[in-house]
Amino acid sequence: MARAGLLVVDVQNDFCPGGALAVPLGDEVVPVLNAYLERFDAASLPVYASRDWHPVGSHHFREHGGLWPPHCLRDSPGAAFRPDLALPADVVVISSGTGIEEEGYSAFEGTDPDGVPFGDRLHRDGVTHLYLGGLATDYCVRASALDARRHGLAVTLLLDASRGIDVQSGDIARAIEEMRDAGVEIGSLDTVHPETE
Ligand code: VGL
Repeated sequence: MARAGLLVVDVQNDFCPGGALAVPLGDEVVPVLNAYLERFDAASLPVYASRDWHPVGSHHFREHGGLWPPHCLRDSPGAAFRPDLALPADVVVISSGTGIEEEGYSAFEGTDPDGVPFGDRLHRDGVTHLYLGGLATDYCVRASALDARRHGLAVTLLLDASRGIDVQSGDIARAIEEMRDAGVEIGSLDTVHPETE
């Protein structure tokens, strides 16, 4: 029998309007994710929340050869989860991009608070079907979904709970195609009822 788990990807202040690397309309994912969180919580299914957790001087930042303005510096207000995101008390936080050279796009590059890699943690928790949504569709959501497939999990992208950056117009659409090609299903509040798995 499949066991579902929910991954909320990088719903941090810096990725929302007003933040250092704001995803257009990024805050719109919050109420939708809250509805999914309620469903997973009601079904006593595990919830994970990934976060970018970068050190000062990260090579992921423009000034050190990377692509992006500094964002999600660990322990800074910009790295905090959005305050209106209703994470359950027993949420498992997955931190990635913690090493100076790590981009950390995928939650599977991250670890839980005990340092357990995310993939191992899912295995230990018995999760075989990962639902995910958040920010940004064409970066961390995409990378996490593809890695989840590589780990042999069934994967459902919560498209209504995800927003992307589209650095190049079409990036979001291409990311969705790539995920679909890798066997990722697309779900929405209308179709996802994890309690019935
Ligand atoms: C992300 C761009 C840079 C993301 C992280 O969370 O999708 N995007 N760093």
